[in-house]
Amino acid sequence: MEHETLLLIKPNITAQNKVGEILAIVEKNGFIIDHLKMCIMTDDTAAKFYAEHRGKSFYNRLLAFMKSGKTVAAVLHRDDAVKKLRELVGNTDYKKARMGTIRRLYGETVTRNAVHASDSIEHAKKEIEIIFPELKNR
Ligand code: 3AN
Repeated sequence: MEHETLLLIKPNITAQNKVGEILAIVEKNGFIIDHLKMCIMTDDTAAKFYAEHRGKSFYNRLLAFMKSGKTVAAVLHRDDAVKKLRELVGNTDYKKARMGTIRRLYGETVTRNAVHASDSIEHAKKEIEIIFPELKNR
């Protein structure tokens, strides 16, 4: 079944001018880009987005990194989008990610791991509404 998911291209990639490379990989893998925006995450947005990680050892590092530069957010769809994008993105730790996955190719550390992909349909909906509040109540 077709549904939506959210991709974030993180600040280490935007700083390297590689946004186009990541979007090309995603499009070549059958995803349709429905909404696209570039932003610098505010304290409020980053705290909402990563609320489940509050209190963890890496939380402050993660928030500082996500606010450190530009992020590109894309709402994507295709069949089985959440699962297929997670497969394409690879393990959180780029060193453990399968060859050919985006994190294996572009990750620098566990925190600076190039991209975010929603991990469930329910989380995708929540995350899309945090980054694209204008898409609420569609
Ligand atoms: P994923 O993005 O693979 O679903 P989550 O949701 O567990 O991973 O973590 C959210 C983000 O927090 C990761 N993408 C990564 O940037 C960062 N992160 C997760 N675990 C660690 C860790 N052990 N050390 C540093 N950063 C981490």
